[in-house]
Amino acid sequence: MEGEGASMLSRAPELAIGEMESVDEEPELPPAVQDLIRRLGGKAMHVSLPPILSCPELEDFFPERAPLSTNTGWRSQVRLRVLEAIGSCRSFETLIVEGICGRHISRLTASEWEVVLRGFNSSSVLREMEIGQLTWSSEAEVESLGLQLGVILNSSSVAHLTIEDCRLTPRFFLNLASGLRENYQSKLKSLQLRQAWENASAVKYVVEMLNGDSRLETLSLGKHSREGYRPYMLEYHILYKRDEAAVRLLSQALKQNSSLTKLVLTEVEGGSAALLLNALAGDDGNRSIERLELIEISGLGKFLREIFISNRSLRAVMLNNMAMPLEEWRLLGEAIRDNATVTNVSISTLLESGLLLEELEELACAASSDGKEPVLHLENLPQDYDEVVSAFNLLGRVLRGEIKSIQSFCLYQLFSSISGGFRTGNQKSMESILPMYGKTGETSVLSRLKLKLYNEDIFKGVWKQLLWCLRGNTRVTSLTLSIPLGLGSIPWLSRYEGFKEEFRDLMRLLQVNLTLREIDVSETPWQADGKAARIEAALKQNQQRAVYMTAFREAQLQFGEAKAGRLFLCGSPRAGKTQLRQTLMTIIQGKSWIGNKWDELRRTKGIEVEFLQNNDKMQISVWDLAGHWIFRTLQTVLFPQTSDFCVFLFVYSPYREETSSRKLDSCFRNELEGWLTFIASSMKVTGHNLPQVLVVISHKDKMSSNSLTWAHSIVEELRKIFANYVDLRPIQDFLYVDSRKKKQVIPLKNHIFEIFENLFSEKSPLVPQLCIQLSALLLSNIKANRTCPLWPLKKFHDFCDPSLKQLIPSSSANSVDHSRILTSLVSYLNDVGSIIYIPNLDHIVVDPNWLTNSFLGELIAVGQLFQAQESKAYGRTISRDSTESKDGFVNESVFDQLMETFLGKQPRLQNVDREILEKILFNLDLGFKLEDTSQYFIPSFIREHASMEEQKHQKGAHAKSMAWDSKVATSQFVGIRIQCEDLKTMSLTAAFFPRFQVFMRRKLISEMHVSKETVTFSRHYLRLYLDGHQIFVEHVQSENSHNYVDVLMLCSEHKSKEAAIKYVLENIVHELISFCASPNGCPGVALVLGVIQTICVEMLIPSHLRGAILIKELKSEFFDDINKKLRGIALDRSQLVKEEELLHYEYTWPPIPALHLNATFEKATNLLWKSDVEAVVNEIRQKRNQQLESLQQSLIRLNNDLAQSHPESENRVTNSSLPHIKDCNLALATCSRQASTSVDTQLVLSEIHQLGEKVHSVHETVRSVKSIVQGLDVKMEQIISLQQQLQSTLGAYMSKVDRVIEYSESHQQSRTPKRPYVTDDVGIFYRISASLHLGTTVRLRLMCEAVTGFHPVKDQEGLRLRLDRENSGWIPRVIEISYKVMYYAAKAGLDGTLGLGEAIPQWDDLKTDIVKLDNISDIDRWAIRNGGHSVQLNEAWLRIQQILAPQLRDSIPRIFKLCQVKYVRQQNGGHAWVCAECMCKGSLSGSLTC
Ligand SMILES: Nc1nc2c(ncn2[C@@H]2O[C@H](COP(=O)(O)OP(=O)(O)OP(=O)(O)O)[C@@H](O)[C@H]2O)c(=O)[nH]1
Ligand SMILES: [Mg+2]
Repeated sequence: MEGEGASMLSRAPELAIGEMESVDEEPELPPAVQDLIRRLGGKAMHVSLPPILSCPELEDFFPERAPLSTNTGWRSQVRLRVLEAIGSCRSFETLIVEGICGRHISRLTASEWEVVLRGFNSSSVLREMEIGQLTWSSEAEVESLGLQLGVILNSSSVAHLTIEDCRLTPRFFLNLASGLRENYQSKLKSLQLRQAWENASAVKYVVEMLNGDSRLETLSLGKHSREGYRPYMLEYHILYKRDEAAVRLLSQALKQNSSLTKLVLTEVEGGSAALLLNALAGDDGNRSIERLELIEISGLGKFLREIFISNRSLRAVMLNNMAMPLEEWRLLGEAIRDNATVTNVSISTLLESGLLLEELEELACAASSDGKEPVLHLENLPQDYDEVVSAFNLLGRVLRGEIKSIQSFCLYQLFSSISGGFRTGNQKSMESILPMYGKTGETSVLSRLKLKLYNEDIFKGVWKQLLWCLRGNTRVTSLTLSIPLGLGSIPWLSRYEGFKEEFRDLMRLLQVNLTLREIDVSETPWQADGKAARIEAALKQNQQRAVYMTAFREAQLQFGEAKAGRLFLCGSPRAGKTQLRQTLMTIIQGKSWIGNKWDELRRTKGIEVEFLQNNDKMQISVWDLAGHWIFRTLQTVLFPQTSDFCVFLFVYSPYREETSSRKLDSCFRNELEGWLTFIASSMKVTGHNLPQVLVVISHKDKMSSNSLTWAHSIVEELRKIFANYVDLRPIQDFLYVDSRKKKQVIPLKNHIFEIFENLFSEKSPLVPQLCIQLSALLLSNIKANRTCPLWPLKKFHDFCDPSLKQLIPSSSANSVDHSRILTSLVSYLNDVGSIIYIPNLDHIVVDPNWLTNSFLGELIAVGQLFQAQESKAYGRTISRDSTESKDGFVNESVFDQLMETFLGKQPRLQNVDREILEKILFNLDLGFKLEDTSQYFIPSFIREHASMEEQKHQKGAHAKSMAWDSKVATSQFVGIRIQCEDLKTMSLTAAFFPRFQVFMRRKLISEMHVSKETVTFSRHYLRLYLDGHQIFVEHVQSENSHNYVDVLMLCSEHKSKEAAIKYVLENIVHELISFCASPNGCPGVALVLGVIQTICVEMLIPSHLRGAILIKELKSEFFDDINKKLRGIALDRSQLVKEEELLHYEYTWPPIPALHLNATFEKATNLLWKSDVEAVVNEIRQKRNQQLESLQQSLIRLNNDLAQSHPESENRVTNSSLPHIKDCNLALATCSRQASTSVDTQLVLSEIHQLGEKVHSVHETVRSVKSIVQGLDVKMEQIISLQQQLQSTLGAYMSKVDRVIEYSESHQQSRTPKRPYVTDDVGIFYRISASLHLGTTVRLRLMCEAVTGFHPVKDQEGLRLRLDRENSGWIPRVIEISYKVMYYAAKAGLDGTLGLGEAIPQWDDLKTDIVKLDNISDIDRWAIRNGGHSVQLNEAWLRIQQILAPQLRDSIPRIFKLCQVKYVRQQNGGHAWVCAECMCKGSLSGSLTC
C-alpha cells in the first residue's frame, strides 16, 4: 500500500507554485495531494503513514530549508490540507515521527504539528511510536513536540515506544514523561532507548517513567542494534560514556521495579552494564525480570555468574557476542549448571569478534550435568576451516552424549574460502569429523540441530557421517538444514545436480529413525525441486509408524523376519499374466489346472488376488493386474505404498496375434518404461529398498528364435535410467517362457521364491511374530469362506484375540492397550496385502480379491462396457448411452442401475449392501455424491467417449467447456504448471487427479469454508472461485500431458497480481504438491513449478499446446542473460547502462502452428514472481561479491609473492615503465598497500563483506518506501559497481600475471599478442605434462585479449608449426605460459567470471591438470627471487614476437581472427588483440578504437 501510494504521488505532474499564488480563484489541489486525501479518507487500515515528505512533488510545499514564515498563501493552504488529512485519519497503527517531518522537526510549525498529530490523541488503534534521527532548529520546538507526543503516549493505546539516534534534551523527556507518572491507564509495554538523549540529566525522567508506570514490561537500552556496520554517529550515549551517577539511578529504579519482565542491553559499556546488572543480583535485586538479553558487552563474567547464583526470577538469558576470558566461561558454565530456575540460555557468536569455540566448549562442559535438563542453545559461526572442524568435534561430543548441557546447536558456516572450483584437499580430514566410537547416541540430550553450510565440500564431507550419527539417536527431534544456493548448488542452473545422493541418504535415515519430527529444508535446493514435500510426507508416515512400533515394543512382542509378501504381475493386455499365475498355482499346488482347460482365459478385471503360498516359510499372495487401461485408476488406489515385502513381475508377450509375427522392439521398450514409471511414481523412496522388478517374456512357443538379444540392451538401458528408483534385474534365459508349460515356469517360480527369501531376511524390516501368525491365519480362512469378504471391526478383533492372548507375554498382558495393538496390526496386514483397510469404514476387507476384482473390477467393467470375453457382448442390462459421461457425472438412476447390475451378479454375499458399497467407493476417493442433487461423480467408472474414433475426433474438447466468466480491461492472467521433476522416470498416475479433485473439494468445503456452488468439477478440471480469483486446476491424462497439472487463474481486479499468486501458491499449488507426496498421491513423484505463456492462459488453449517453461530454467536463462550483458559492460562507459536494461530480458515463446500463433515474447520480470527475480539478482550480486573477494585475495597473494621476492617491487609496479599499468587504479593501489600485513588482508575482506551488508540495508530501507522494482534497481546499481570493481581488479591482476609470465614492456610496446597457447593439429589443448616429439605438428593459437576477459577465438585456424630442433625449446615454454595464465585465472576464480569454462576445450581436464601444478607459484617465486627473470620465458616471448612480426602481422586477422585495437583508457591495457565480437562491442560502447 505504502509503496503504491508513494509512486502514485511521484507520478503526478509538477506544480508551479508561483503561478498558483497569483490566481484569485482557489486552484485545484495538486493530484498527489488529492490522491493522498482520498486514500487517507478511505476505510482501509493504515499500518503507518507513507513518508510523504520524501515525495518530490510535496517537497515543494514543505521545503526543507525555507523559513517557516514563507509558508503563506496557497502553499500554507495545501500544507494544511495535507496535514489535516493525516490528522483526521484515525487508523494508523504506527506513528513514525521522522516520517511526518522528513527528520527535521522545524519543517512544521507548532500549530501544524498540532494538526497533524491530532488524530493520534486517544487513538485506540495506535500500537507503536518511533522517534528517531530527528534534528531541529530550536530547543523550544523539540520540547513542544515532546509535550504533544506525551499527550499521545498518555491517551492512546500505544504499547511500544522507541527513541533512537537523537540528541533529545532532558526537557523533551520531562515533557514526554510528564503524563505517565500518574497515569496508571497507560498501555505502554515496551520502551527502547538507543542513543536517545543529549546528556545524563535525561536519565532521571526515564527513571520516572520506570517508576511511574506499572505496565512497562520491556526495557531496552544501548546502541542501535543495526548500528553494527555503520560508523558510530555520536558517541554521547550515557551508557557509552560512563556517567556513574546516572547509571546508579537507573540501576536503583530497576531494582525496585516490579512490572518489567525483559531487559535488553546492547553494546553498553562494560562498567555501566555491570552496575545495571547489579540490580538483578542479590537478595534485594529485581524479582520480576524473566528474560535478560545482553549483546556485545565485555567483561561481565563475574556479574553474570552472580546473577545465575542469586537471581530466582530469570527464566531465559541470551548472550550475544559477549567477550570474556576462558576461565570466566568455565565458571559461568558451573553457575548455569547449579542454577535451578533458568531453563533457556542461548549463546550466539555471530560476529568475527565473538567468542571462540574453545570457550563455548569450556562453558558447555562445565554446565553439563547428568541430572539436569539441557538448557544451552548455542549458535556459532566458525571463521575458517579449522574452526569448522572444531565445531563438528564439539557436535560429536554432544551427539555421543559426553556433553549434556546443550539442547540446541546451530552452526553457521558462511565463509567461502573455496572458489573457482578448487578443492581444498581438506575433504579427507572431513571423513572422520564426527566419530561415534561405537556409541549409538542414546545418551545424547541434544534435541535441535541447525546447520547452515555454505561450502558444498564441507556439506558433502560431513553429511553422511552426520546421518550415520543420527541413526541410533533417539533425542534429536528437529533438524534444520540450509545449503545457501550459492556456488555450484544453484538449483535452477542446469549444472545443478540436486544433491540426489544426499537426499537418498536422508530418506534412508528416515527409514530407521522415528524420532525426528521436523526437518526444515526450506533453504536448500530440495525446497524448489519438490523433494521437501517428500521429506514432509515421510516424516508424517514415520509418526504413524512410530505409534505402532512403540505399541509392539511396549507389549514386548517377539520380532522376527517377515514372511508375508506380495507378487505383482503387470504388463499389457494378453501378455500372459493370468496364464503365468495359473501355471505357478498348478506348480505349487501340485495339480493340473482344470478351470479353463477348454475355455479361453477371461480377461482380468481390476486386480485378481490369489494366494500362492502359505506355509511356515512364507505367505505370498499374487496380485494379477488387468492390462486394460480402464482399470489403472483402481490399481493405483490399491497399489502398495512402500516396496517392503513386494516383488514385481513385468510380463511381456513379443507375439503379435493378428499377424503372427514379432512385435517391434519399441513396443517392449515403451511398455516396460511405462510400467517402471508407474512403479517408481507410485511408491515412496525408501532408501536402500528399491522395488525389485523382474522381466518375464512369454509366448516363447510362438516365436521362431530363442534369442533375447533384442531385450537385453533395452533392459540394460532402462536399468540405468531407473537405477535410483527400481531394482530392475537383468534378463536371464529362464525368464523367457511358454507360460502354459509347468516345466518352463518352474525355474522362474524358484527364482521368485529366492528373491522373496532374500527380501525377507535382508531388506524388509523385522515384524512381530503376532503379525506373521495372523497373516497366515487370515489366508487359510479366506479360502474357506468366500461369501463373507467384509468383516465388521468387532468380528476382526474377535478373530485376532486368541493370537493376542497367546503371543503377548504375561508380564505385559495387563498393561497392554489392545486397541493400539489392533490398529497397528491392521496397518501391517494392510501393508502385506492380507487385508485391505479403508479409512472411515467400520469394516475390514478380509478377502482382497473381492474388493479388487469382484467388486471394483466388475463395476468398472460394467460401467465401461468391458468385455471379459472377446466373443460375448456385455452389458445387456446397461444401455450404451447411459454409460457415457463427458464430465464424469451420472444421474442417480444410472448409478443405481450400475449397483444393481453388480449386486445381482453376487447374490450369495453376506454383510454387503448398497450402502457399504457406496461408502467404499467414496472413502477410496473414487467418487462422491453431489450434495442436494442426485448427481454422482464417478469418472473412473464411466466412459468419456463412445468410441476411440470419437475420442480422437473430440481431442481437446474438454477445453471448450472451460471459459473465463468475465474479462475486465485490466485482466491479469497467471498460469502455473506443476510438473514432474524428471519426465523420464516419473508420471502422475491415473488415480492422482480424480483423487486430488475429491480431496481438494472436501478440504475447500469443510476446512476453508468455501461454498459448494463455487467449486465445479469435470473429468479433467476443477474450477474454483476463491478470494475473488477464477481458477482452473486442469489435468489431462493423455499421452502428451500426464506429467503435469496446470493452474490457470484470472486474478481478482481488487488484488495485485503478486498477492493473487501468493494466494494460489499457498492454497492450491502447495496443497497439490503435498497431496502428491502423501500416500494417496504419487509418493515417488517430485513436483517442480513452471510458468505458462500468458496468452495460452487467456485463450484457454488446450493444455498440450500451451507454452510453458520451468521456473528454474527461466531463471537460469535470465541469469545468463544478465551475466552476458554485465560481461559486455565496458569499464569506462558503464554509466550508460541502465539498471532496467540489465533486467530487461524477454523470453521467446515458440510459435503454435496448430493455432496459427506466431512466436511471442514476454518479459522475464513479468513471468517470474518477484521473489524469483529477487533471487536471480541476489545470486548475481552474491556471485560478483564472491568473485571480487576471491580475486582480491589472489591479488594480495600475488602481490605478496612479488613483494617478498623484490622488496622494491612496489616501486617497480607503480613506477614501472610498463605503459598498461602506469595508470594503476585505486583498487589496485589500495590492495597493494593493504597486502602488506595479514591484518590488512582481513580488512579488505571485511570491507567487501560490509559492502554486501550495506547493499542489504540500503535495500531494506528502500523497500519500505519504493516498490520492489525500485529496490531491485538499487541492487542492480550495486551489481554494476561491483562489476566495475571486478574489472579494474581483473586488469590489475592480469598485469601482475603478465609480470610472472615475463611479458615485458618491450613486448607490449611492440604489440606482441600476449595470450598464446598451443594445441595439436585437431585443436586439442596441449597439456603441460604432454611430451612433444620432433616432427609433431602443433598449432600456435592466440586468445582474444579483450579487457572484459580473455578467451579462445571460435574457428581460429592458428599457425601450423612442425616441431624441430629449433622450436622444440620455446614451444613447451609457450605451453607453460598459457598454463600459468590459466592457473592464475582459475586460482582467482576467474573461470566463472570470464566464462572460461565454456570456451576452452576440455576445461574440466585442464582444471585437474592445473591443480596438480599447485607449486607453480613456488617456481615463479623462486625464479623471480633468483634474478627476477626466467630467461627461458623471455626467450619464448622473443620467438613469438619474431615469428608473428613483421611478415605475419598482416595475416593475424586471417589466421587468428584477431584485430589490433587500442583501449581508450590506459588502465585497460593499451593495445590489445581482440576478436571481431569483442571489437564490435568495444567500439559500440566507445571503449576502444581500431
Ligand atoms: N501360446 C501361448 N499362449 C499364451 C502364453 N501365455 C499366455 N497365452 C495365452 O494368451 C492369452 C492371454 O493370456 P492371459 O494370461 O489371459 O493374458 P493377461 O496378461 O492376463 O491379459 P489381461 O488379463 O487382459 O491383462 C490366453 O489365451 C493365454 O492362454 C504363452 O506363453 N504361449
Ligand atoms: Mg489377466
